[in-house]
Amino acid sequence: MISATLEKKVDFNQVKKERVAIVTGPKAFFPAVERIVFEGPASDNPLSFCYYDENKIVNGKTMKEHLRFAVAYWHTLCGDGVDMFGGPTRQWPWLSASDPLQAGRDKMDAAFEFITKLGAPFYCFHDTDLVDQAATVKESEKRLQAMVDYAKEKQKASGVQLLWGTANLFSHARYMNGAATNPEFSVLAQAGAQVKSALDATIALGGKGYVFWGGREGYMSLLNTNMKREVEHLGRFLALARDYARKNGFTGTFYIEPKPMEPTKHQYDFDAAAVLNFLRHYDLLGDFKLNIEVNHATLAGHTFQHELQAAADAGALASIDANRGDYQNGWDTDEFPMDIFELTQAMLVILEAGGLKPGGINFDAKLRRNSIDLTDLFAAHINGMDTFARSLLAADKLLQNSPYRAWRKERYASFDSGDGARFEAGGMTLESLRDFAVQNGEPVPKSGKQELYEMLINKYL
Ligand code: XLS
Ligand code: NI
Ligand code: NI
Repeated sequence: MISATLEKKVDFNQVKKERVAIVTGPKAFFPAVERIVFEGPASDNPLSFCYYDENKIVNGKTMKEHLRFAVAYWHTLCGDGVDMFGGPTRQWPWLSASDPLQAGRDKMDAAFEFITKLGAPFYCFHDTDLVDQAATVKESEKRLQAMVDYAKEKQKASGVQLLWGTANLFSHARYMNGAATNPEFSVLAQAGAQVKSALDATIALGGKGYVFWGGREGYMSLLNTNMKREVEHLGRFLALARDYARKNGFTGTFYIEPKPMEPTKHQYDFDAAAVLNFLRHYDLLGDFKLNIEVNHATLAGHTFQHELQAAADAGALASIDANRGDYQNGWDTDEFPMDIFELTQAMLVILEAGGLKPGGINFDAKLRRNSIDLTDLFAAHINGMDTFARSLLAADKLLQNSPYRAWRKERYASFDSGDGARFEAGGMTLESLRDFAVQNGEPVPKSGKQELYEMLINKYL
């Protein structure tokens, strides 16, 4: 059904100039797909946006500025459908070259063609997504540098920018006992070399941020683990990375991406609260903020909104990895986002926190193993972007036009004046609380009215 509508003609004169320019390599990998444009909710063209209208102004900012969408290189370009029980199900045409640098260039041609046809302003990568690592540190550095030069041209030609870079410190066998928290110093040093090179790449490409996700930074068994020492090593390692990057002109933000487990049984960056505590303890909170991922929040037993709020309240909410877990499965299924009710609640937190910046919304999400068509890649991202756009519109209306804010404010009104206000300002003692309780007697019960709030959200979707 999708391919039938691929032919549908779109009036490209209507496309606004601000859009990223389509950049194709020597040969097009998605020849059947043109630029994806906004056609409105009535459109039945699956290769169009129903809600994401990048130049639409929502409370003073364009949708593009609010949402800052990024394509994740690892899932979108490298994902071949492999799972724990079976090999690849997809043979994307850009993944066939045997020479690593040719393979890297093909992948990057496909990446920029895809990103620019989709109209996403940003992308994100791990060092190893751009090009396979070589046998030595020096050779790996050279390869990455070559890809950075190629990416520079592509970024310039398209206007697409790097949201964040990172180093893959979890796939190589050497990291089986961890990277920065490895009990063996020589492995930690290898991780240092890799982070240095990934930072060089991020800086050279003008990356707005740099992410640390510690997939193997944790333990499988406490019996063989000195937790205190490992966490101290992590604190020291991150400070070294920060110092190196700052010395070399990096003005962006560092992010920690919390996740409680998987692949490690227990990960040190468990959730936002644990990471904030760690950052404060190692005096890193000035340079580091949080990159909150939906499915990691739910794995930690929280809602996505909870993690966003925890980060926002510490002034550390900067970026998100957008995806979604499965209610029936207990692992990181990384599905594309599609739940408007949940995302509207998340957008309420994001908007009230002042938005995502310098980060954005990175689609750390993958096609299902049995989705094997090129157009599935477009459908996944288009629907993800539309879901966010719709949630942004709903959340903005809730904040501007509904009683949502007033209700919540009213709930705390007893702290706005009198002894409540005095308590907040630090002007009460435990004895004066007691005297107040004696004078005022048993408090009148007040309803939390959760159902009314839920009804309100539904009305605005
Ligand atoms: C894995 C993480 C990973 C990070 C980047 O669960 O989400 O993809 O985002 O290393
Ligand atoms: Ni994840
Ligand atoms: Ni992620």
